[in-house]
This record gives sequence, C-alpha cells and structure tokens, in this order.
Amino acid sequence: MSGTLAVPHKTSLPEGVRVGTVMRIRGVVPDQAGRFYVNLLCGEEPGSEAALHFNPRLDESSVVFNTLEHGAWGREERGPSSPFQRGQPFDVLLITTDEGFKVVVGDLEYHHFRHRIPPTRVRAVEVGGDLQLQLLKIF
Ligand code: 9QG
Repeated sequence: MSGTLAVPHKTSLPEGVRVGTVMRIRGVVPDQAGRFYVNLLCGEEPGSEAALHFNPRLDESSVVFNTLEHGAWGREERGPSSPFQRGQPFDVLLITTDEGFKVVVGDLEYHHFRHRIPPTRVRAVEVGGDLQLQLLKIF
C-alpha cells in the first residue's frame, strides 16, 4: 500500500516525553488483522520497560493497556468496546497529561491510562503487529 511505513517502526525520543507531548498514529487495520501495538519504551534495547503498551486486539474485540516493568506485565486495563475494525482506517492521539496518557481514537476520548512509570523515562516509541502504518508523528 502506498505511503506505509515498515513495521515494527521505532522512533527515538532522546528528550523523552513530557506533559503536552502528543503522539499521532494513523493507519489501516488489515482485513485479517489479529493485534497491533504502540509501545512507549524506556530504552532502545530489547527488553526495555514500557511506560505504555497500547494493544488493540481485533481477535478479541478489545483494547488492552499495560506497563512492562522489570520484565513483567503489570495490571491490564481494558477500554470500552473497541473502536477498531478490520479493514478500516484509524487515527489515534496519545496525549501526555500530568496524570496519564489520554488516548483519543478518531473523535472519541477512548481511555485515560494513569502514569505508573514517569513519562520522562520514555526514550522511544515503537509501533508493530498487524497494521498498515501510514503516519507516526510526535508533536
Ligand atoms: O497476554 O498481554 C499485555 O498485558 C499478554 C500478551 C502480550 C501483551 C500483554 O502476550 O503481548 O499484550 O510482548 C508480548 O507478548 C505482547 C505483544 C497476557
């Protein structure tokens, strides 16, 4: 598909993420998609902690949010009914607030994930799994 980025796609954030940082992820969910993810990672190396794991699951019609700390997944949070559909485009904003990450899907304020790891520790954003990625932009 024209204008897609290879996945997994990783962008370094050397200055980290601060209150007010907005990340925009735009793409299309493939017809046979299972799951995809956006991870806000606290390092570039494999096994880095994740301050946010955002995981739309088309196979479960759910969206899972979590952290990865000391090699272990934390307590899962799940959003309300999934706004993602196989074959459909999507546009997501991750808005960094004092309290957490506000996740906006399309025009819907979908979920607020309260910080467990300080967002200033984030050093990279990685997008991967079953998606056609058209845009990853950090504001
Ligand atoms: O399943 O759930 C989020 O709580 C795990 C998944 C895991 C995460 C996690 O296996 O999948 O979504 O690194 C992984 O295996 C990711 C991709 C209880």
